[in-house]
Amino acid sequence: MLSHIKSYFHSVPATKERHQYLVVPDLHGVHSIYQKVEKFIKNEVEKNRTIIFLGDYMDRGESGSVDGQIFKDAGSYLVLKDLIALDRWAKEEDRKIIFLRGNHEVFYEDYYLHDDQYAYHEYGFFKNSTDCLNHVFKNDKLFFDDFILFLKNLQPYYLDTVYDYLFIHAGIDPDGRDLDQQAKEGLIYWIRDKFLFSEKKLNYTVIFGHTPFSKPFMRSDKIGLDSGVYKRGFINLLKIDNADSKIIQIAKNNTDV
Ligand SMILES: [Mn+2]
Repeated sequence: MLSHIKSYFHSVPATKERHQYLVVPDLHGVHSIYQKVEKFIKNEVEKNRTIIFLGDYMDRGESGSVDGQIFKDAGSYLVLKDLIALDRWAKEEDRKIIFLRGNHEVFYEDYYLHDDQYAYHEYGFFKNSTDCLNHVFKNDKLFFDDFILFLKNLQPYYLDTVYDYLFIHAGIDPDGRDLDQQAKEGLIYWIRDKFLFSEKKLNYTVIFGHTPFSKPFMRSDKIGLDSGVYKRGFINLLKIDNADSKIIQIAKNNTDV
C-alpha cells in the first residue's frame, strides 16, 4: 500500500463537513473489473464517502455478446448501462457520486450531440464500442435518452477547497489560466507531459487518470491513478480521508474484494 500525506502551511478550519473520497479512474469498458468496483462501492464504502469517477468509461472494452450478437466491444455498453444504474441507485440511497468527463466522453459528445463522425471513421476502438451501442439504442430509446442525459451531466472537474484536492481527468496546464477557462478550452481532458513533468508548484493536489502508469504516479502535488486497465487487468482506486490517502488495487483475477 502506498500512502500520500500532504503537509499544510495553513491550518485547516474545524468543520463537520466530511472530506472522504473514493476515486475511480479510467474504466475503458472493462466490465469484469467494473463489476468488482461496484460491489466494493456497495458493500465496503461508507454512506457519507463521496465517490468520484475520473472519466473514460468507454472504448477499448471487453468483447462479448448482446442480444445473442457478438460485439468486439460489448464492455463499453455494459459499463455505461451499469454506471447509469449506479447513478440512479446513488440518488435513491442518498449517496454522492460525481462523474467527470474524460477525453473519450468528448468523442461521444461530438458523435451523439454534434453529429461529428470523425472519431467513428478514425478510431477503431470508437467504432467497436459505438457499433454495439447503436445496436442497443435502436431498440431502446429510453436507454438512449438516459445516456444523453448522463453525457450532459458530466462535470469537468471537482475541487475540494479545504484540502485543495483537484479531481480531474487528465490534468491542468501549469501555466494556464483559471480552471473554468481551461475546461472550456478542453485541455484538461487531454494534457499529458506538460502537466506531468512540470516542476512548477501547483495550487492543488491534482488527482487524475488518462495517462497510464504501471504503478500510480505519486508526486507531492500529483497523483495519477490510471493503470491502463484494458491491458494490465487491474485498477487503482484512491481512498482519501482528509489529508491522508491510500491506493486500493482491484484486479481481474483476485477474489479478495
Ligand atoms: Mn483519457
